[in-house]
Amino acid sequence: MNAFSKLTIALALTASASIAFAQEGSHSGHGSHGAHSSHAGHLAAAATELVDGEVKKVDRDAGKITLRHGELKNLNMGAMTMVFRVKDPAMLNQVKTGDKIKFAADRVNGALAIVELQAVQ
Ligand SMILES: [Cu+2]
Repeated sequence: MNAFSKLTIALALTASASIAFAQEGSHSGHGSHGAHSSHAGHLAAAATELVDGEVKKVDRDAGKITLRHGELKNLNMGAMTMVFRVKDPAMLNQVKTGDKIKFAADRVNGALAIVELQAVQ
């Protein structure tokens, strides 16, 4: 979680609007609410903006999903259709081809992976 928080803050440095929020989150997490480390982690994750996507293909066997996605500012990537890995294979059970989603992607061990995924009605 530490490495992830540092990464999140580093990414936030490129998006000036997020800086104050990221610092605010880590300060309160280490301050009077030190015991609530999971809460601090949640704030750090929330600093990563969710992006719109549309499911083109789900490959549960390979743990991969093909998405048409909007701009991913944290990865300096424009809108396109591409294949992602997923951090948690259970994410693939929530969606099917044609679904609209909101998601966050990040670099995990050098590969792009979905780290957060929500189905949109
Ligand atoms: Cu892409």
